[in-house]
Amino acid sequence: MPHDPSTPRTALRICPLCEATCGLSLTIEGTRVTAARGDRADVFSHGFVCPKGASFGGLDADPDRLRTPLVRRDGVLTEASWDEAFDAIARALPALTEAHGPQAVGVVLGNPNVHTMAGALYPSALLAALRTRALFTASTLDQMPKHVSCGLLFGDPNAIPVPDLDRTGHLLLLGANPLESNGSLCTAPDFPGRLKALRRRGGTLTVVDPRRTRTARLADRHIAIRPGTDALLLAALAHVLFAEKLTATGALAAHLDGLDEVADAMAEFTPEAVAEACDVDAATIRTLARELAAAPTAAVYGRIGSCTVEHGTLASWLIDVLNVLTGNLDRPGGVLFPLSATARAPRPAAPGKGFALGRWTSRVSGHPEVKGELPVAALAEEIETPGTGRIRALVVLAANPVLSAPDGDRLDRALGGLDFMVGVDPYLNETSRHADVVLPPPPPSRSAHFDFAFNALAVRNQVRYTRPAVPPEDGLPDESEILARLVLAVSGAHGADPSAVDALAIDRTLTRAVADPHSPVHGRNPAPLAAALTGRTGPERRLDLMLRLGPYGDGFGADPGGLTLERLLGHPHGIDLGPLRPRLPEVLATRSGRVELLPAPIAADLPRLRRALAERGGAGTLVLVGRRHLRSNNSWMHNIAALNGGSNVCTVQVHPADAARLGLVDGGPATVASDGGAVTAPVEITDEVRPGVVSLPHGWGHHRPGTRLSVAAARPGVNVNQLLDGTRLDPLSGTAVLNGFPVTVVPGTESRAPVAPTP
Ligand SMILES: Nc1nc2c(c(=O)[nH]1)N[C@H]1C(S)=C(S)[C@@H](COP(=O)(O)OP(=O)(O)OC[C@H]3O[C@@H](n4cnc5c(=O)[nH]c(N)nc54)[C@H](O)[C@@H]3O)O[C@H]1N2
Ligand SMILES: Nc1nc2c(c(=O)[nH]1)N[C@H]1C(S)=C(S)[C@@H](COP(=O)(O)OP(=O)(O)OC[C@H]3O[C@@H](n4cnc5c(=O)[nH]c(N)nc54)[C@H](O)[C@@H]3O)O[C@H]1N2
Ligand code: SF4
Ligand SMILES: [Mo]
Repeated sequence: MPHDPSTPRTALRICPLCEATCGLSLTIEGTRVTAARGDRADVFSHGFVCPKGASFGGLDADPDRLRTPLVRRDGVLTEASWDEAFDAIARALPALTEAHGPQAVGVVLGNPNVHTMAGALYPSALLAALRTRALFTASTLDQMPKHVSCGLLFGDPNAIPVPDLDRTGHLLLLGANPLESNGSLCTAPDFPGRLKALRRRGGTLTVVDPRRTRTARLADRHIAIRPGTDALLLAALAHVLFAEKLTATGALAAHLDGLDEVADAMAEFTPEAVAEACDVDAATIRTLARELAAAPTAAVYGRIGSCTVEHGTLASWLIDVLNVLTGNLDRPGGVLFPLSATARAPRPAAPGKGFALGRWTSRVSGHPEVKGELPVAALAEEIETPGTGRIRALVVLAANPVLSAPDGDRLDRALGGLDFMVGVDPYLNETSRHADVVLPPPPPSRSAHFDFAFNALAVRNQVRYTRPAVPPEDGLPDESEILARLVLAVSGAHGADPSAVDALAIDRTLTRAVADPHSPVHGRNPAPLAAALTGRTGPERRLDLMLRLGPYGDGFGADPGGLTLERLLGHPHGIDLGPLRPRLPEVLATRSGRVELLPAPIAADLPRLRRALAERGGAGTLVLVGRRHLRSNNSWMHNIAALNGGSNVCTVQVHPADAARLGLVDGGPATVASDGGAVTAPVEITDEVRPGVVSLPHGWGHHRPGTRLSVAAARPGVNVNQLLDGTRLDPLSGTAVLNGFPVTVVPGTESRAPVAPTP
């Protein structure tokens, strides 16, 4: 029976707003989403929803969202047709590459790319078409240290073990606040509920955080560490395990290289040696180590506060070293490697190519590349500094580095000086306002969703796919089509059918698969396999291909009961693929074929950590840490009225003792200054931050002209990243130090004149 469009209907949609990937049940009236609830039948999220997910309708229908492309004409961004927009790109970018070489065109990939199918499927084709190495992503503001440590330990930067939240007996959590963030590098819908369940089954939760967060309040023990010193604390924990003969690598022993070398490397880091720097007493450190060793199963897990710090890679490495030393790597209840439905199917263990860092360096400051990327903190200098290889044009996909990266004022000016910029973004914001062409994706209700990235980081193996909840609007391309057309526009095939990009990707994958002796389609003819793919769109056919070749796939008939897109579509609430299982040694891709516990780049960075033993936050010094609010999402959700306000405010949190010493009053203005500049924000006096630490959230600073963010601009807040000048980096990963850097705080408004905003 045809559906009467005026009666409400429901449609399922996986939430793209954080890493928890909750299944939502949307109420739709006409084409409008009027309610969003947790989908109780979802095999993974079981009905959980947070305030952001519940605001899906408001976000989807935000009147400030762009509906048509914008093209700059006589300096002014003007509404244009899709053809005009792609014509402008095809005229500008290939000519710049031709004239100045491929490095003249840079690419910036922001966080939402890991939350869209388009962001998973097209950036590699775009980079190949542009032939550029000038790639900058949000990873160097976030988890790159983890990629580096896992790359070195396991040979594959994407082999990231996740805590087995539902079965662990002991969770040592550092620098993460899942009660507000809902978790990261650990996809777990209802993370808060899972932590409460851990406590209920008699497990223990220890939280290491300079702030007494909501997560810390849930814990058995909260360690209010001095920011930036987690690597020292972790090294001391490893020291105690060795010194007290508490290491028990168990079944892992056969797969380890370098255990004795790690023991030697930890020798100096006694609890007494680190205690003052960390401001955690030695006895507590010993207790933490003994508890970790004694727990029947345990997982050590760190996030933003252990990554975006001075020793981010060392801390990330030590976290997994501790998981190894206690025998918890790759065992149920410890930390395990997920096996997602679109991963490469398992194959016999064999030595791999290993993980190389610094295969090339950045032009201006000589930063080593990591995973093919350069630090986003170095983007402005790569645009501004004259010389061969200068970046003259940018393609910015779903990124707002003017707010999310260090020294937004400088980047803002640099973007204003580009010859050409393309932004793919639903908003005209602090970054996209500099674009010559803005290409807006449709609202999320009109996009299909599959979590290519987060299924590989999930605490349970499962697979879910949702088609657009509201039919795509006639003539409005979805983001996959936008990116496919962009690829064509820069590769000299402007105007070709966008499905050609998908066809080429399918052809490449199949050609490789039929030549691979471990593939279920080895030796078969690719053409009929391609023809057998189902799916209404290019992205759906690519998904079908990945599912069928994946670890649970039908292998195009090799396992007739296996997974296909068609089978997945028959399970609208998803398919549970079971708990995580041990996967060693198959996941290892190091040259030795083992877990390489003390890789050379790590060993070479340890002297820097030894020097940090001598560093003490003297009396009166202040360092800044960030924070996230439940109703926020980095730089772009302050425009949703239902989420803006309440506790989601841009205040500088100060401990009462520091406030008294500095003469700060609650609610009054304070000016915070550091390397990159100064910002003024209202003071919030609270003992949730430890003495010597102040906190500002990120993603604020919506005061710049030329944006279309009416709600956000009315309560702009200040940009914490203006305090940074982009020179503080974790050297191994190129990740910006966003936490634990020194600041001064004085009462009153900014003394220095703010940098004039460019139009
Ligand atoms: N001081 C400080 N700075 C930080 C952090 C911190 O903790 N402290 N956190 C860092 C972290 S972890 C991250 S990941 C980065 C994030 O920083 P960015 O990667 O810049 O990401 P967002 O701020 O989320 O904004 C991304 C842009 O994507 C747009 N967008 C939203 N949805 C879509 C979509 O579906 N398609 C497209 N094409 N665009 C979309 C938004 O309008 C916005 O312009 O910020 C980092 N910056
Ligand atoms: N509501 C909401 N949810 C989000 C986001 C959001 O912006 N808002 N962003 C999403 C993104 S992109 C990401 S990457 C994740 C991040 O997920 P999380 O890492 O869980 O998020 P944060 O709230 O930044 O937690 C970092 C914690 O580290 C603490 N910290 C700071 N410095 C140090 C230190 O030196 N040592 C220790 N031990 N702790 C320190 C901070 O006080 C803070 O509580 O969240 C995601 N989810
Ligand atoms: S927790 Fe994350 S995925 Fe779940 S509803 Fe909230 S924003 Fe969406
Ligand atoms: Mo992030």
